[in-house]
Amino acid sequence: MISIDRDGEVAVVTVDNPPVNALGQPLRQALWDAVGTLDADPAIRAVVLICAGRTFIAGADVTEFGKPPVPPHLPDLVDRLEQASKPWVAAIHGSALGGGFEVAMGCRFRVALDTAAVGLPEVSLGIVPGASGTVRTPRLAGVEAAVDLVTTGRSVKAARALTMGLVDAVVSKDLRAEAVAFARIALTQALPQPISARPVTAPDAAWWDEQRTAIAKRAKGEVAPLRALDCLRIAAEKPFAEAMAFERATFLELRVSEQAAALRHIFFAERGAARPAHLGDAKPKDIRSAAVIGGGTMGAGIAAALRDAGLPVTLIERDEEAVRRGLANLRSIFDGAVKRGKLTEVQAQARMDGVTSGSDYALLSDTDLVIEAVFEDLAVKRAVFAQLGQTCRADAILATNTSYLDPRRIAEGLPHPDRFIGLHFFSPANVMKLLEIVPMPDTSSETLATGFALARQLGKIPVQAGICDGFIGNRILKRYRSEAEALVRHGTPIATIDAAMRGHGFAMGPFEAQDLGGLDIAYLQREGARAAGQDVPETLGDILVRAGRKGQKTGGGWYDYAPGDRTPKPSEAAAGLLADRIGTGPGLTAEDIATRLTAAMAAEGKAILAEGIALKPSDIDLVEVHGYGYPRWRGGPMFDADASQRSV
Ligand code: T1G
Repeated sequence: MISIDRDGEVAVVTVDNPPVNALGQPLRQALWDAVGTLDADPAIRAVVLICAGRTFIAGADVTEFGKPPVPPHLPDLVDRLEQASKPWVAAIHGSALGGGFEVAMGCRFRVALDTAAVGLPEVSLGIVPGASGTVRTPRLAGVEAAVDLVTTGRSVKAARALTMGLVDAVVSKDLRAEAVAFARIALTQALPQPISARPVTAPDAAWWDEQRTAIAKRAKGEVAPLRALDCLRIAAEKPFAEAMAFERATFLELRVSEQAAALRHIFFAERGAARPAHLGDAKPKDIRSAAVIGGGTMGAGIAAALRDAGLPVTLIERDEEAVRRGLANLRSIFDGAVKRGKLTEVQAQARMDGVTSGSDYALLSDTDLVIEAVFEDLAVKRAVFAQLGQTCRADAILATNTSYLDPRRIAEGLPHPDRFIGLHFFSPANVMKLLEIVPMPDTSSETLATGFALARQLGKIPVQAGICDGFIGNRILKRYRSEAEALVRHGTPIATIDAAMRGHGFAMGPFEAQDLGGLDIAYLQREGARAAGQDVPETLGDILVRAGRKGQKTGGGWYDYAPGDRTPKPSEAAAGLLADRIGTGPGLTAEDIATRLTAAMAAEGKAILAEGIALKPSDIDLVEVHGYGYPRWRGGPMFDADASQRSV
């Protein structure tokens, strides 16, 4: 796992533990031994620690978390590096994360490639740094920088890390040579104090209280960020050893917590989603050009996601006026990104320059991928694919973004149906990470593999879904909403239900969310089903929509809204409309409500699995976490339900 070679008086220790040089026990042991070997070597005066492969050490080995910790423990290894008789220089490329950055802080110096990043993402795994991240970082970069880095888990790029004092130098070319040169210069100067011995300035109590309030608001029930803040305060106010003991105890406690198990579940589910085994060795087609049919909210969002991934895009609309509107929608997405500092003006203009537009399908004769995102009407969509069938190359991938229609009916009669697939994006499509991939019976394995490869290209989380009403996500949403309405009919106030789901970690409850998205979308879908002869019982939402209450956009839905104000207010009008449908059942606790609604989602998930609409429970959890705001630290409905079983 490590090799040592010598460059004069500087030893170079190279770590090679693919895929991400994670600090499993064998690597910890090898590094431990290397310190001993090099300390004992009189010819060596300094050591460079560098990694092979795509990245510097990306942290502790997360696969070891379910097992009892085995020595050498990471905090001891970091201390050993710091106490080594020769200064160590960490040469960082890729991502020095978690235990990887803690190891780098055990080194006397840190030299980073300009493309590198450093971070302490432990809170995103429901834990706190366990090897001095909360204790050494404040001593290296100050308390404020440490609190931001540790409680957000966000990484910082090399240039910013330099200004924060997290690294000592940023280099652009030969990292190894530059780090060896840096070590040689360091040997000619007085060595800086080991980080553990450096002073730290403790802010006052008021500052810590402010931080706690801000972090608690952001965490919405997630425990680790606040526990990390506790560790950071102890680190700022207590001696090093006492702070280390506090951090370690916190780490070991959280490591076995339900939230940490849930976040690990999602971590590995995300990694498994990108390259599911069932694709086998099907080879995806190269997508070098793309087109979107329809420039509305979804079409423009999809076009923006494709442009963000660097693909040239052709935007097709029915006429010039509609093309202009489509381009304006796209432009406003990039302008929004400029306002939020995500893009520069120049980058936004370059995004638009990569867009061709028109209403002539002949523009698509040589396009690799076409995604249809027009109005959710079968006849309209079929007309689009009729034209695509005549115009596009026989090997071009043709996809529909339908969310409710049966994609098989959209593709009926399409020549070369093996190239047709459902790619269901979520609004806003350039932001939401989820992509439901819906193959047809005729879809080829290459086309399916191309769907997954496209998701990686766009930075999306792909989940394969079978064909049913609402695929995975919208089907569970329907069940969630009908269960929530059932509670209302039994007499539980809608505000109580929304508060219970916010208490469970959702950003919004089911009724607030419907008011934001609009009650009419699902209403029209139910009306469509009724018109098609399906027996769809009347919902409370139907009553509100028929009374003109579609949500925020009409100033009222389940709640009332003052003009220009998105704050939901209890509505007498809505209560009046629903009064004779609402009973006076027993009051439910917030926990009862959350358990009922999440159990219903999990039950629908079980039915979906039984029907083969989803391939595994973790796929359903990914859909809910990345598409429907299910709290990540609950692990999704399937994991959450299992967790409740486990806790009973
Ligand atoms: N442990 C074990 N396996 C890991 C791993 C880790 N830390 N990180 C990644 N993998 C596996 C992953 O499952 C996948 O496996 C493969 O590597 C490629 O990952 C004491 C306790 C580094 C930015 O949270 O953020 O240190 O699917 O697809 O897109 O304080 O991986 O191929 O079989 O993500 O190039 C803190 C987690 C740990 C970093 C690379 N560290 N990793 O991204 O590849 S806690 C993290 C990442 C800690 C200490 C505490 C990313 C990456 P497979 P990938 P990528």
